[in-house]
Amino acid sequence: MTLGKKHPGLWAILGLGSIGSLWAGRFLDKNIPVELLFKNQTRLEAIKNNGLTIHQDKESVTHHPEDLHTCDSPGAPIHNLIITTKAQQTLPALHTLAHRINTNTTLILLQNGMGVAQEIQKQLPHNPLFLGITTEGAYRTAPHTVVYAGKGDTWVGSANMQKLAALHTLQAINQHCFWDENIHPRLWQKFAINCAINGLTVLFQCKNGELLQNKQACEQMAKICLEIENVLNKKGIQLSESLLKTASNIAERTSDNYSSMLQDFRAQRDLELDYLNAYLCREAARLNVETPHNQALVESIKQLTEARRSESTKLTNKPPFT
Ligand code: KPL
Repeated sequence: MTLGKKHPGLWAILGLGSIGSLWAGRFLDKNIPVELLFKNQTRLEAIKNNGLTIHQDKESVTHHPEDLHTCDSPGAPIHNLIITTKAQQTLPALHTLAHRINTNTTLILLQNGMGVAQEIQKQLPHNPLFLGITTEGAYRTAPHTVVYAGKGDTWVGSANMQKLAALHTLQAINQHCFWDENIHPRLWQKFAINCAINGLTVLFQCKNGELLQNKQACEQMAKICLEIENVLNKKGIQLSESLLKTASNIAERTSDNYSSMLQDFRAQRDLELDYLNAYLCREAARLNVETPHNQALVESIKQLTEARRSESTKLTNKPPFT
C-alpha cells in the first residue's frame, strides 16, 4: 500500500505511549509515511537506537521508523495530527508544536479523560477537531517496547460537526476503527468507566480484577458509580445498564491489568486525575450534583501522590552509607 506516500508530512503522531505506539506500528506496517513526535530526546533516542517493538499474540514486530522529531524541532505544517498524549500533557505539547500547526491541521484526539477538547478549542478554535476512544489494551515494558494486550475497537467522531477527510486512511490501517456521528455519549461512557476503576486501583494498589475481591473497594465503587450516574443523568447521557455493572464487568474482563493510572502512579508520572474524577467533581458542582465520594477519592489520591513524592525526594537527598 502506498497510501499517502506522495505527501510527506501528511500524518504525525504526538505521544508515543502504548496507544500511540500501536498506531505508529500500523502506519509503518503499511508503509504510510508517519512522523513520530516526542516531548524530549530520551524516548526518541530509545526508539531510534532500538526500533519500536510491538508484541502481539506471542509474536513481535520491530519497526525502524526514520521520521522522528521532538516537538520543538523545525518542520513543515502537519496535515493530520493524531494526539495520544496523556490528557495533562496535551496542551503543553501542542504549545511546543505550535509552529507546525496551522488552521488546516486536523487534530485527532485519542486519549482517556474529559476536558482537553474544550481546552484545545479555546486555543485552536478553527481547526477541525476529532475525538476518539478505544477499548484496545496495551502497555509498555520498555521505552521502545509495547505489548498489545487486548484487541478492541476505536471510535472516532467530530467535536465541531466536521467530516474527517482522512478517515479512510485510519480505517485502511485499522479495520476496527469506526466513525460515530455522535461520539459524545461514547466518550462519557468510557470516562465513567475510567472514573469508576482507575482511581480505586491507585487507592488500593491493585490490579483491576482485585477490586472485585476487596469488600471495601466494592463498597466504594458502588458509591462512586452512583454519583457518576447522577452527573450523567443530569447531562442527559443514558447508560445501557448500571455503571456499577459495566465497570465490574470491565474490571473482571481486564482483571489481570494494572489500570493506566496505577501504571502512571508506579512510574512516578503525573496522573490523569484532573481529567477524570476531579473533572467529574467540577462538572457536578456546575450542575449542582453532590459527589462527596468522588471528591474524597480525589483527595486521597492527591495525598498518596504527595506522600510518594516527598518519600522519593527524601531518598534522593539521602547521603550515601547512612
Ligand atoms: O481503560 C482502562 C485504563 O486502565 O485506563 C481500563 C478500562 C480501566 C482498563 O485497564
